[in-house]
Amino acid sequence: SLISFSWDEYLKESSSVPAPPSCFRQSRIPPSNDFKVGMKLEARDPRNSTSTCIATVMGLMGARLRLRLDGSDSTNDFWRLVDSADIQPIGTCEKKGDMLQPPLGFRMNASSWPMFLLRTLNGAEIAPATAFKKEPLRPPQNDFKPGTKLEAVDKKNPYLICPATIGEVKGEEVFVMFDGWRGAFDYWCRYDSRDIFPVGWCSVTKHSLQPPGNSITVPKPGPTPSSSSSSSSNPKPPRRTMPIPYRLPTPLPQLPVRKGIRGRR
Ligand code: MLZ
Repeated sequence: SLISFSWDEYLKESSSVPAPPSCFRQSRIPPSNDFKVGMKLEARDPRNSTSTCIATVMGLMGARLRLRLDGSDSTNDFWRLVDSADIQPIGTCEKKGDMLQPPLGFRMNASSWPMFLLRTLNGAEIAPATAFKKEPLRPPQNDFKPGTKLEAVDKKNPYLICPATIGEVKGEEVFVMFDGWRGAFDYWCRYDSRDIFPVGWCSVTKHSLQPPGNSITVPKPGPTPSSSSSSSSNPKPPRRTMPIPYRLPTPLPQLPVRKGIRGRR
């Protein structure tokens, strides 16, 4: 597009402030990415967190790696930071006396796993131990404040990091609201999630940052009689602000109120 997204201007126009970097479980100086496409490493299987598998680096963006578990298919790729505790050098598992596991959904017969393992590691480029960075400590407590800005992984499109706002803070959790997407991608996560970053993270790590969406927030109709105080522990909070720049048409069009309106995907 012609104009690129600028946090400076956006914060001014929305008269908002970034969440302080000390709130996040991220290094103050982001780690360098010393991996290369094709390198192999050990990774926790995201779909079966008790097993350690062999993974291949399929891509790099900023301080993140796109990983694919060997023996799995391309539809289950996932992203990890170079300082994630979910990844480690090849050999770490064996040193601990554990065994490398086939990924959930191993595409071959289970009996062919030992031979598959031998073949996948034979002549492979092994990621050097120096490329793995120590995971930062978690901040002692949840210091996020509602309304503050951040950069967050879009869990439905995990290659994307997008401008977002803290919508609510509850115990050890925060509600991440993606600016300009009508709530379609919002989620709750722990305050020490590795998927949320201080404003400026993408810029300093040279990761792309998606600009905010341009969906307007439809004002909610009055409360319905049956939906008073539901028992759900994590209800979605009301939308607060409008993404900018956006001018509302006058008069406001009458929009149909439907359930399950989703953002553009
Ligand atoms: N499918 C959409 C991506 C939406 C990303 C939203 N992130 C909060 C698109 O193609 O633009």
